Amino acid sequence: MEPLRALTSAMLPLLRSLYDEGLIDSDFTQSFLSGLTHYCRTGITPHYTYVQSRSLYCLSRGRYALHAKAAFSVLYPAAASQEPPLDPSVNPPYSDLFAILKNTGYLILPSYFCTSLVDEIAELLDRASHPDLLAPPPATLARYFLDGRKCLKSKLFQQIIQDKLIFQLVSDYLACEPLIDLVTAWRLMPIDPNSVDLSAEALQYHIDLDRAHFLKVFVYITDVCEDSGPHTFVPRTHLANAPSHIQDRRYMDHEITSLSVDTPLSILGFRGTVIIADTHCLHKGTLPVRSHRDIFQVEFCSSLFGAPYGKDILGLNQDIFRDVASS
Ligand SMILES: O=C(O)CCC(=O)C(=O)O
Ligand SMILES: [Fe+2]
Repeated sequence: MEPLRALTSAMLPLLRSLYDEGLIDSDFTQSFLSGLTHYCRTGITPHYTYVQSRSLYCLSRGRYALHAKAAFSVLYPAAASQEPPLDPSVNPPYSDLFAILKNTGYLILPSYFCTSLVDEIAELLDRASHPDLLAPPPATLARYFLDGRKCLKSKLFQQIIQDKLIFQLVSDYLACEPLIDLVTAWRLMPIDPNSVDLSAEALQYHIDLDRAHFLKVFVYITDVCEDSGPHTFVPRTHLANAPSHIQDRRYMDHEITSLSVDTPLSILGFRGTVIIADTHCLHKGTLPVRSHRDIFQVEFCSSLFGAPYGKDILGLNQDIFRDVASS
């Protein structure tokens, strides 16, 4: 099916029901549909349409992601695997792992990658703090990033994209052939909490709304304990649910305890631990108290509709403009 037709017919019932509930007006609907048309013609999401897509997720209490998933799974069905299926006797079985991911929004694979793969990234980050640091960190900057080209060339990234279990989980979760739109690594520094912009550094609870449907694969590059900046999340908050925890903003810790949601979980683990995450779940990093925390991240998505990054990762498996090419 043609992308514009598939996207429009997936989104119209959602737009209609939000209109009927009085949550959006006809200008919103028209403007969003014309943004979709622009995207399908050019591969560029107008900024205003991107902002609307973030509101649609919140206004629809997550249903927006399900409608997008339905459209993209028809447009870009996962390619039939050439490989033999994953060994069904692995323990825990694949179906259990997938069920945990689907139901809680997160799956943790402890010490999954060997230390030599992750230590390469730690060394690159050590060096990045000296001459080739992208921007020297003033004391108020809690984190600094590794140059994206170094991430792409790393053995860890090559290993992640060849990993059968990860690939299967990502394509089953997205229910389509995944794109990679972000490959990054950063170091979180133990600096004075009073001087940090906690919101800007993703150190306050939030949900990620850059894409309609996506999955992040994090790898801990350093051993992470309670005081070295664990990634923290609230299980099951990715599911269409009560409106109170689906807002496009930062949340203070005490607000989370007052919402009727699961208890937040801090993920502790040795370096090499993999976290597969639907960060539509409420989540945040925590500021390390003693030693720095390094983390690697690959983001998989069903389409680049949304935030304006991801088009420069050409040359991977990407047919970035597939939405355009086939329209
Ligand atoms: O640093 C962290 O653990 C959180 C990062 C985050 O919010 C994200 O990658 O979406
Ligand atoms: Fe985030």
